[in-house]
Amino acid sequence: MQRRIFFAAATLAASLATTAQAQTKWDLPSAYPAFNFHSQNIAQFAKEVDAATGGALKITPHPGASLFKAPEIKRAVQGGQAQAGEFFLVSFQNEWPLFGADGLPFLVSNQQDAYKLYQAQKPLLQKKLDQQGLTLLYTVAWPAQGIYSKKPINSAADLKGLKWRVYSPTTARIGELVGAQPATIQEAELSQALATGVIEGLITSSATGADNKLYESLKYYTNVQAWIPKNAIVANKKAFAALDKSAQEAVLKAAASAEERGWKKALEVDAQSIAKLKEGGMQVVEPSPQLKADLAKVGDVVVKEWMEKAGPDGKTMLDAYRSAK
Ligand code: PCA
Repeated sequence: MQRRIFFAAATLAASLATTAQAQTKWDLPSAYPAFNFHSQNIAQFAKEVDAATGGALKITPHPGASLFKAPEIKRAVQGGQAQAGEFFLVSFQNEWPLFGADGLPFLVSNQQDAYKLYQAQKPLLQKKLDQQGLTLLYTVAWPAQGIYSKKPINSAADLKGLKWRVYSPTTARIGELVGAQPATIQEAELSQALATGVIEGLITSSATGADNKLYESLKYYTNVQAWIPKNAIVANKKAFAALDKSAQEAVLKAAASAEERGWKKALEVDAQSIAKLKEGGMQVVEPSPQLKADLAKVGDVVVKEWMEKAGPDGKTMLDAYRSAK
């Protein structure tokens, strides 16, 4: 009898312990559709954390800008309205130039280099985010960025006057330099902006083109591979610090797997998305030598201006990147 009481008490204590821990719930807002590979990767990350902590930390993803719009997510996590979130680094370049490092034109030409650039950026990025009350969990690259348009783009002159959708200070600056009309539009509003003629062209990935069926309104995808930007998944620093040691370790371990899985997936998704664009009737073309030369010139101006703003941090990062190449 006594043994039974002892076991009953032990079971009760154990279940109380899990109930107490089970109260840790995190919201993780993100801005891209639930079926996008970044969002799926986040869902898998949340599942792994759940399993590794025995349900003690429940992360609820909120994809598709359903909880906060893209530009609001970072601030929401900083302020603790969400305990974690995903944001597009380059769109925050005005806050700190190095957020825009992976949006610099033609600095990297493939994902391997983009990963090296990330490694060079990472210590500075972690430090900056930490100062902002954020803990970097992981990053995942998008596929390389190319130009979508109604008409063929054979030179920078073909971009003149175009209503040009932008998502970062650099894409806006490029628009200005080629004489286009830049308009900031979030991915969630892309289809509508195209349908209503607010924009006529943009630079983004094969993935975002396929996700939004851009072939329904645009005809050309010019594969310029201008840069390889990243999403960052961050936690509120205090929320992370409040987890017990084993939950922190579980989060970091799941984050490391998510990073590895996500970067690999970006390459697969690029190939699949290009196939989808073609199936949808889009002309997927390589840039002409003239367009390449024109964009290289624009790129030089943008990189030079960025370096002036980025100062010693920018130089530290670029030196580290170049010596790793
Ligand atoms: N798609 C997102 C960010 C980069 C990308 O490839 C967008 O266009 O908003």
